[in-house]
Amino acid sequence: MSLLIKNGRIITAAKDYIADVFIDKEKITLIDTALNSTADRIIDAKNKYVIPGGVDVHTHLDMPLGEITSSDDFETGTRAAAFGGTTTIIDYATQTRETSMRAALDSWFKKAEGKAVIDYGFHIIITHLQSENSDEIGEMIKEGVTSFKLFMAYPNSLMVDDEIILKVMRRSAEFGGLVCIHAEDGLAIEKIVKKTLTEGKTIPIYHALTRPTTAERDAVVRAIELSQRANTPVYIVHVSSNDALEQIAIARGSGIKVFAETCPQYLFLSLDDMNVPGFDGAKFVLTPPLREKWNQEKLWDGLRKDTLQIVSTDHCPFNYKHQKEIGLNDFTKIPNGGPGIENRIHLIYQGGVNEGRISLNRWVKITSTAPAKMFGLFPRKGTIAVGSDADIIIWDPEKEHVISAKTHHMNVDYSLYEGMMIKGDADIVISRGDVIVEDGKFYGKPGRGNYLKRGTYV
Ligand code: DUC
Ligand code: ZN
Ligand code: ZN
Repeated sequence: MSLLIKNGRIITAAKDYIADVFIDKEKITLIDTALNSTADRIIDAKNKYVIPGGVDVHTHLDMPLGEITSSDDFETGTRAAAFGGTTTIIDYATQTRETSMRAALDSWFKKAEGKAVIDYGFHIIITHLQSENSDEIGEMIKEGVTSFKLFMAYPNSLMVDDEIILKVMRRSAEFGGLVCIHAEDGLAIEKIVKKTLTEGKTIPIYHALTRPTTAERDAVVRAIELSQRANTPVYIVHVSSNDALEQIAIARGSGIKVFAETCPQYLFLSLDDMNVPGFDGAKFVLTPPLREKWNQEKLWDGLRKDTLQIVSTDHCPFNYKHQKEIGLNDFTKIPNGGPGIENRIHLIYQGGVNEGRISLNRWVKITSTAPAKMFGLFPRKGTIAVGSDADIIIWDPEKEHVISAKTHHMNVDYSLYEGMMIKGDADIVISRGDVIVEDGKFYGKPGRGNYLKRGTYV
């Protein structure tokens, strides 16, 4: 199967030009003006943008949490991602306290197999090391799992101490791996939570009020210090506040290799969204929590100045009915996380490009190119170039739609962005040469997504 995309405006992280793109099977094989090659299908992309498929490096599909599981599996979640123009994800395989990294990885391979409709890779969430001289990290890196997440929050479940963080950083550095940190001071938060519960405060907004920005800031500082001791870069996931951002900016300003992502929820939503009657605030129980609104503009500024390099989703959906409701009488029991895998590219286009905060090139860079580079997928993913996988969005900058749970494709019963109008939409989404979404219809097959053995970070 060959495809010829004619007359489109090709936008990459660095370039913006009109040309034709020829795709042979799964790869881009030619880019030039006025290509006359014959192809099985010709797509006219006049007045449209031709951009690389999105790369979302932070998702939690089919993720167990106590008795429940995040509501999108690899089929529904990756299909929703495709509708939103994302053609690659990196999902977090979670090691339990009882099992090895190998077991976590094998379990996530099974979850994805036969289901994923776009390409996928994995990070591992490490909760413990099997033994002092464990070679598990080296083994994972050989399998193409080249990044690891460690939690500084959630004592008694996911949290690891500084000794483990240091060990993982050192071991991973030997192989060129990248350590990703959930930076919140779990012990400080635990004390505030206990006090808040004894005062009888149980409604959803207390989830946010018990996790102050100072807890995020202090953990960021500690994570950076540990990475300096281990002499390795560090990647801070889901940065939510200006307090944390400032510390990253200071460190980067002094030449330290600290990288960071934020997520649309911290750019568009705030504590005000939780301040609603009844239990509805539970929809917005995310960790780190939503912050005071003024933080949003600081985070956009961080994206502009490259203090933040990437926008991922932290897609971790739980239905309001029966799942979020587990915490009806106690905010600590509300499952943490929200949906977003389908909305990322649209939201960053609307808030970033349409509202004049970032350029088209920067939009492509932070949603596709930078994540592909950071996590060892570039130039196979994250750009439009000869030799790259033909993962392409044909984007109509004029097409409008309103985000709603009634029309989204994520398997979850609410939207964080209900009613938000977006100008700009994907007409066609191509994954390794296959048109998988066109005019709002899905053409991909479950299982067509390939596992991506990743390289180390660039
Ligand atoms: N951290 C995540 O990355 N996702 C969901 C909840 C959390 O604490
Ligand atoms: Zn986290
Ligand atoms: Zn996450």
